[in-house]
Parts: sequence; C-alpha cells; structure tokens
Amino acid sequence: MNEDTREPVRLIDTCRVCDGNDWQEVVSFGPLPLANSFLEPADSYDDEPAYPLGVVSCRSCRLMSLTHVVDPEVLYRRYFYVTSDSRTMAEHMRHVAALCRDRFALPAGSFVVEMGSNTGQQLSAFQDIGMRTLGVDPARDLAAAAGERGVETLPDFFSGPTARRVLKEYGPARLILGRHVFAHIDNIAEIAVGVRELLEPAGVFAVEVPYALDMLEHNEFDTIYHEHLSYFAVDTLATLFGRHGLRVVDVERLAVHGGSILVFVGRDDGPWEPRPVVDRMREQERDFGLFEDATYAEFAGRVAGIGEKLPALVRSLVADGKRVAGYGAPAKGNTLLGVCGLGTDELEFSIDTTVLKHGRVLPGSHIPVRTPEYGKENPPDYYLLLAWNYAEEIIGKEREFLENGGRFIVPIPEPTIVSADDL
Ligand code: DWN
Ligand code: ZN
Repeated sequence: MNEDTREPVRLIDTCRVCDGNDWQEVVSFGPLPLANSFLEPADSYDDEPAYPLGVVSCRSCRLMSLTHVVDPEVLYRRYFYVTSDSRTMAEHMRHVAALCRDRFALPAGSFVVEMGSNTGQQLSAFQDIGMRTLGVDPARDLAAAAGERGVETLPDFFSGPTARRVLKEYGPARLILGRHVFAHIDNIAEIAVGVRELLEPAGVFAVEVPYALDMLEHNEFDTIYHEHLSYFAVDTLATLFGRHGLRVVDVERLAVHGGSILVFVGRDDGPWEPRPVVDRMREQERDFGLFEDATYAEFAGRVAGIGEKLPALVRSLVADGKRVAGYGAPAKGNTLLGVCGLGTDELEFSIDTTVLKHGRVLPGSHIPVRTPEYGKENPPDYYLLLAWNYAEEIIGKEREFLENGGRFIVPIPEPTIVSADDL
C-alpha cells in the first residue's frame, strides 16, 4: 500500500503469491463503485467514486488477482457487511468450530485468534466449545459490537506487527482463523510470516476462502468486487505457504458463499503431516485446467453471455408490465447489477435483513434497500435473487410468495426462473 502518498487505488505489478509478472487477462468490468458502499438517498450521485474492476491470472502460480487494489482504509473502516445471522451461516460456524477442534485435537482452553472477526459470531461458537478467543477487526463499529457479545476484539487490521503484538500480550495461538478475509488482504506474504510467528509449534492456521474452481465452473463472476483481491485454488495457496515456512495439511470443501474451501495450514516443523486430500485436490485442479489459459478465456465467455442474457430477460419482463425487485442486498449483487447495467428502471427496490442497509441505496445502481416487511406488503411479480448463495434457505422460507404466483430469477450459474411448480 502507498502509505506515504495514500493513493486510494494502485495497479498491481508482481504476483502477491509468487512474485511473477506474466499475467493473463481474464475479465474487465470497467469502473464500478465499492460493493459495500451503500449510500444515503440523494438527488444526484455524480460524485460517487468508482474504481477499475478487472481480474488477471498469474501464469506461474495461477493466482487470480484484481488488477487494482483499493486502499483498505477506504474499504473497511466504515463497513456495512455484518455476518449474516442466517440459519445457514449459524450452522456453518458451529461446524467450523467443531471441525477445527476435532481434526487438530484442540484441548479445551486453547487460544483461538480470528482475523476479520466482524461481530464475533464465529468466535462465540469457539467460546461455546470452551476455547479462549481474541478477535482482530479494523471496522470500529463492528469491533465494538463484538465486545458487547463478550468477544474481546482489537480494532485493527491483522498484520505482521499485529501478530507480534498479540504474541507478546496474549501468548502463542493454537488456532488462527481467517474466514473470508484472506482474499481481502494485499500483502499475504506478510500475513503468512506473522501467522507463523504467532502459531504454537502444533498450531494451525485455518483459512476459508471462496474456491476459485467453483467460481470458474459455476460462473460466479459476481464474487468479483474490490474487496476480493485474490481468488485461490489449493495449489496456489500451497505455493504461497510453502514460501513462508508453512504447509497445507488438510482441505475441506464447503457449500457456503457459492463454494468455499477451508484450508488448514501447519508449521513446516510442526506435527501435522499433509493428508492425502491435499495432493488429490491439487491433481484435480490440474485436470480441471487451472494452468491453462483456455479455462479462463472460456469463463470470460460464459460471463459475457450472462451479462447479455440476464438484462434481456429482466427487461422483457418489465416491458410486459411485470414488477421486479431484488432479494438481498449483498455486495456481490452490486457487481451483478453493475455488469448487467440493471438499475432503477428495472428493479423497484431490493429487500435485505441487514438493518444497517435499510433506507440506503445500492452503490452504482441506486436501487433503494427496503425491509423484508416492505417486500411482504408490496410483493413484486419477480424477485431477482441477488443473494443466490442462500437460494435454498430463501426459497424455502418464501413459499407463500411463490404459492401466490411470485417467481424468483436465480441469476447464477445461469439465469433461471423458479416458480411454485419447482417446489
Ligand atoms: O467476503 C465477503 C463475503 C463473505 O460476505 C465480504 N466481502 C462481503 C460479503 O459478501 P456478500 O455481501 O455478497 O455476502 P452474503 O452473505 O452473501 O450477503 C447476503 C445478503 O443477503 C446479506 O445482506 C443478508 C441478505 N439476506 C437476506 O436479506 N435475507 C440473506 C438471507 C439468508 C436472507 O434470508
Ligand atoms: Zn503468481
């Protein structure tokens, strides 16, 4: 980051995993506003900042990276994403806590540190199984909310110096957790070094990231926004950690966020030997075409197809007099709408359960965010399911909407209409 000049955005140069600089261009979505910068309604949005959004792939380690990095101070100090209190996510967090404990024999009272701990929901699940916890999160309001639920949280970015400070003040960690935060960090080499210093010899770093193969295979292009600097395969993470005295010892595939991997990393002098799944997944990635330019070109082609098909579908419904609204106001929805050029001409509003988002408008499209109750009182004919990663939970609880003749447009992996007949 340009600490001296505090440039809000910088063009990447070398690969943050392998230092290579042979990049394949994958997609370029042009300038888009930040996906979590929900705005107060205004007469004019002319001064809304927008930053280039594009992805390239390193031909050496196959890291997919954004072309431009926005200053994290701009991205995260005031942040509207609070960990969803959905049933899916609560179950997932309990699952993660039990998985870490059982696979790596965490004794009761083990010290667990989480980077990007948000409102402390995941660490609460670790407290529930008897662990000592510490959160680290730069979003000041969220760190305060975590404190209120009894999860001590340092209001800071996790960095090398933070890791050393935690080590000095709290002692070494048995488990360091980074759920959906590692892909948000530019200098991951520094994080890897800090993690190694903070871990006990038998300690484990558990990293959960969206899985690049799921993104490529299921056309999840809306996972691409300014916060997600990196899109990882297991092989790429193995390259990264191998350079910093760490090694991937286990991997678990998970359904959350459109398909994620929970990658367990141990010290290379530690007791954890890599389990067979690690090499198996690396082989599968090779067979899938991780190292072939064509894989990325084909993905880009399919994305362009959705970018034409989805707006054509929505516009034809609107032209037929149908009312369309968004379901959910996730960050990814703002990429989807931005790439498809959909806005207030097509969508009347979008409903979301997050109180912080209510009364605001979506960045870029300026579609107003309403409460779920508003949606119940003013049901549209079609909901465009922006939060498609919760399709099962949402469609399950919206039976009444469907039974009354409402329909969902599920945009990913291919625009599809769901009606009561599909229940
Ligand atoms: O990495 C990140 C991922 C993990 O989470 C962050 N940078 C930001 C965030 O991405 P997102 O905003 O795309 O995440 P979600 O969890 O897919 O967002 C779902 C949205 O949908 C939330 O705003 C809550 C909302 N929702 C709803 O209104 N009704 C969700 C459910 C399940 C519902 O029933
Ligand atoms: Zn690389």
